[in-house]
Amino acid sequence: MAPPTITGLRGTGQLSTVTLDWTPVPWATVVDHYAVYVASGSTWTLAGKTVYPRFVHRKLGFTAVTRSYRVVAVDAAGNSSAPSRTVAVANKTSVTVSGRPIARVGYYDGKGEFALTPNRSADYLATFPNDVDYTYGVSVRDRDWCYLQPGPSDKWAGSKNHRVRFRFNLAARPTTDLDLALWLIDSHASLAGSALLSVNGTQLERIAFANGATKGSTLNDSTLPGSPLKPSYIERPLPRRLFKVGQNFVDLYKDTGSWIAFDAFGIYARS
Ligand SMILES: [Ca+2]
Repeated sequence: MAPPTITGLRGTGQLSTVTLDWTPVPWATVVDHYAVYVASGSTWTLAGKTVYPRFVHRKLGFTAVTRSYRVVAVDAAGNSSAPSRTVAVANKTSVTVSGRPIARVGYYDGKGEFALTPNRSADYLATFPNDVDYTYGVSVRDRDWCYLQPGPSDKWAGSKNHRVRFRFNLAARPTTDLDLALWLIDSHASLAGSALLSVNGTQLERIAFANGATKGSTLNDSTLPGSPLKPSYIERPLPRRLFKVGQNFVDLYKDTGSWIAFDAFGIYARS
């Protein structure tokens, strides 16, 4: 007898990923795994298999594309259920694609290209005794911006909170909100923690980081085939009322957990 048809399939699009979940089959039903199928045209291909009623489809790029998904339950004998209903889900378009850069450090390329890259975290305290204070247009990327932002869980960085400050000039007050694009090549595997985001001293929100693979403290290229790094992509609106003509600054204050490893950090206008 074939397993029951999956119900309750839902999807949510994020940057580069789509997350799907569905109603688990009743506990008495013997299901070996769920198979997730995707189509961006008319051909269905296997996106992946999972034993949990949840699946994250990754590496979908940074321009929104709508894809169709459906899920099949498979039992230990290899019998498949009928496909679930189809849901259409789009990944999100990054502000690095849709926006206009105002100020940034690093390239949005899945690699780390900063001071102490790729593995010199032991030199952090000597190199950045007052943490990173970077002025766009004046500071030098591979000297003044560290590849890692440590947190209080990092003994090598003094087991204390650490701030990154990014300064940039605006010739005029923005007429729309701006956007922060904070991309990471990796983070600590179990203690990625969080940081407080503020603009010109006004606290905006706490950003929780996805746990990574920990390898980003010694490797700096997440684009190599088979790379163990787990990149993540954080983009947030920055309200225009917080900005002024002249110098502005955005702070990331890491007061929980361990380090994050930067891919790039930038401020974008909506164009
Ligand atoms: Ca980069």
